[in-house]
Amino acid sequence: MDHTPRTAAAVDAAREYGPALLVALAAGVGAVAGSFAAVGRLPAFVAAPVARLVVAVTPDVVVRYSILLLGDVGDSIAFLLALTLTALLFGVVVWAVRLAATAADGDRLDATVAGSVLALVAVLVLAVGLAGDATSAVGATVGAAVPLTLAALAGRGESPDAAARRTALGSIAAAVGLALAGGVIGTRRTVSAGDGTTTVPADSEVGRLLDLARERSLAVEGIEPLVSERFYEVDINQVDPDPDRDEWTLSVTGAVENAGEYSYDDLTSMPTEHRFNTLRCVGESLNGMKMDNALWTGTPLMQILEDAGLQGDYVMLRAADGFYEEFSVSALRNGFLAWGMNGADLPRGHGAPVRALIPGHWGEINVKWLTEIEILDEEMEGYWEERGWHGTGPVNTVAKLHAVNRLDDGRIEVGGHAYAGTRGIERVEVSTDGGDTWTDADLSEPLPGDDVWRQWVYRYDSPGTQHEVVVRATDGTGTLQPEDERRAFPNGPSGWVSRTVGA
Ligand SMILES: Nc1nc2c(c(=O)[nH]1)N[C@H]1C(S)=C(S)[C@@H](COP(=O)(O)O)O[C@H]1N2
Ligand SMILES: [Mo]
Repeated sequence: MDHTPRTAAAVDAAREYGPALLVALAAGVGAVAGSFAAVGRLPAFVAAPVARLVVAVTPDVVVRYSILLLGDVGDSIAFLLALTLTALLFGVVVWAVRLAATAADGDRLDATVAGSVLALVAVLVLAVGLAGDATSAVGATVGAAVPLTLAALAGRGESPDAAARRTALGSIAAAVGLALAGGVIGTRRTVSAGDGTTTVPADSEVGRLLDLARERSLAVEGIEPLVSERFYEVDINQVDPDPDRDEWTLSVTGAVENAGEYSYDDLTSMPTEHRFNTLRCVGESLNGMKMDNALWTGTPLMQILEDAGLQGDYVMLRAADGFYEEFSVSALRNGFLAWGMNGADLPRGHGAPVRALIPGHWGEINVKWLTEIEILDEEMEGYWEERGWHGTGPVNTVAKLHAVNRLDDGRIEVGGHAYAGTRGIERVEVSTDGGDTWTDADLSEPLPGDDVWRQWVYRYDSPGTQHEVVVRATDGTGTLQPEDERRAFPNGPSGWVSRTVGA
């Protein structure tokens, strides 16, 4: 091959710096993988602070369209970006330290080994600085040491060209291997502070209510039962907080006569209740999957508010992840502090140790990992309101269509869930001719509670041709679900769900 002087120089440069760069990048990947293997997806993971930064610096419109167009995929992209940036950060540090060491010392092999040792010290320091956790930092250092050790071995003997090639290939293989192994080990390792002892009383009331939900669930293939088997998760975190419940406190502050502080034990020794409560995210699509119901165990907020003596009309709930939402005190009065879910401790992803449940309102004010209830004299904007959303109010009425089944007798069965917050669902109607004529669907028997969804089902003979099924709900005040279609931003989705069904 004929090289111009410039490409020849580039090839020389790649030969000289390429292997060292690959080693450094592999060490960066190793550091991230090692930390993940050591602590899992917890705040001590070295990529956690980087992920927070990624979320903080992403412009609001990008977040908005990511929510509207990408949904959960947007979250995965953000997390992947954080992992990549963290690996690059460690990689650059390793590369710079090794380069400085070789520049300072002419003896290549010794200098490289010394540089690698210094680089590992730098990895350790950086990891401690990022995550402040010894186990995580040691994991990162061990992970970074693997490619550096391989490089030291590959650099021995033979011709420089063969050593360079071995170093390059070894680094790529090490990076891939470490990423896979770290991913698998870390995913299994993720143990949060709350795992282990259960606080939810194993009283018969929980069992009775869960049985009731099972009995009242309609037998329709393809829709969630009345207590969701997979409850959606939405929050601003790539790595959820993990407060230790023995150290956790809830403070009541602001415009109150008596500021107060409650420990987890204080809360769980107050009168305990089990409540069905449905949540729906304001950012979901009209017929989306971010609406679910659970049986929650906790304590009503009323007692705590009475003890505090409220002197303001608004409230800001604040959380361990820096999330905050504001709404009117009147909504808070029916609120609930939950530490249990479906008979078990509240899972970390749903806000352990304690979350707020505010009946009838969009999901966003149901603050997870709750730490503070601040009473305010005047209105302020919450996290999402500062970003243009209006998600603190009551939910829109919706009837969703998630199942279209062919029955053995040839009929078609359509079904889904309907929800209108505390207004309740009075009626669901179905049209199989694109909205010209309507028939009442069957509804599941209501579950006890002020804020619970219902299921609906409708079975009909196929018209024999392709047709449009439309569904709409009427809430407990007799108001029909509005027909005009609006996307989720800023007030939550609205419109009637429709679906084309074949003959
Ligand atoms: N601390 C905290 N609480 C939060 C959020 C959050 O990002 N941080 N997200 C809110 C939003 S937008 C919704 S829809 C609900 C979802 O609750 P879930 O994840 O238990 O389904 O939690 C709310 N509570
Ligand atoms: Mo939400």
